[in-house]
Amino acid sequence: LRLETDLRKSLVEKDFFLCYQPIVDLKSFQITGMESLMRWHHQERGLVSPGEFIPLAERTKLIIDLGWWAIREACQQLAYFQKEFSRPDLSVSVNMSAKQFAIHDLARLIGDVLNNACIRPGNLKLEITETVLMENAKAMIKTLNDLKLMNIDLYIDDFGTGYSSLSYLHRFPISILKVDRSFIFEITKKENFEIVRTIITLAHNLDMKVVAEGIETSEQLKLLMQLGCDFGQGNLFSVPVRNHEIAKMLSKSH
Ligand code: G
Ligand code: G
Ligand code: NA
Ligand code: MN
Repeated sequence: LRLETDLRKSLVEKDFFLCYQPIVDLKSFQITGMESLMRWHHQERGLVSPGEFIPLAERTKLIIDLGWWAIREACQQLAYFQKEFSRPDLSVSVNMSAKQFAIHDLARLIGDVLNNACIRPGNLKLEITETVLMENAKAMIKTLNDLKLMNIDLYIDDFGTGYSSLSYLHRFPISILKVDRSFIFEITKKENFEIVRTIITLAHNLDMKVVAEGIETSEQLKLLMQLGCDFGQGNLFSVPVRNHEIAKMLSKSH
């Protein structure tokens, strides 16, 4: 397969880069963190979207190498931002595939990356979808406990679109539920508003916080603030951007 060969080659030639989307505190309107989103600059085809190449990488185990590259890159970038803008509290979240959680000694290896980059464990967040967590919970329990001992947090991505066993949720080191953007898109509809309200109440009762994803309008933002949503992310604040663009935003709020 052509694209697969190209993917392998691109890993060596470093044709990947990370974009970052700010995560904003809805009380102070400060940027508290950023989600890293991978991009592939294919030498002939131009930008290939992660929706296309991540599933391919996942099928071929390339996701392991690509995943390590992303974690290292995100941590190095975060270390630079923390220092440059005197923001030791700033965090970065990295999307994780199921296969990465099967890596033997994942927590210790991530600990090595954090040490090398001089990042405190609490400032790296691993994003995992609800479905991956629930389908693999038993197999992942050791890794999840190791991560917990190391103080590395999980964010649950696309929350509300999978099936969650609520009794499982509180057993893992989950600090944040990210409400899927499909609920935010139509939050002006009563039904979605009530679903989001329920998710926020659930999270707060379990000592977790909530990020609303995909905020595009000030109307959506207003409703989310009314519900006491903790953090927001979406095109209203900023689309995912290159590192120098997010640096500009960080320098303004500083
Ligand atoms: O940035 P965009 O909305 O196009 O991303 C599409 C999908 O690709 C999202 O579901 C996102 O979680 C996934 N994705 C982006 N970057 C990464 C990454 O570094 N690792 C993994 N596993 N998935 C990613
Ligand atoms: O699956 P995950 O939540 O990781 O995917 C994040 C994706 O959501 C990224 O591809 C990003 O480009 C996209 N995204 C971020 N903010 C918005 C938004 O406000 N509207 C829409 N439609 N997509 C968004
Ligand atoms: Na994500
Ligand atoms: Mn998401």
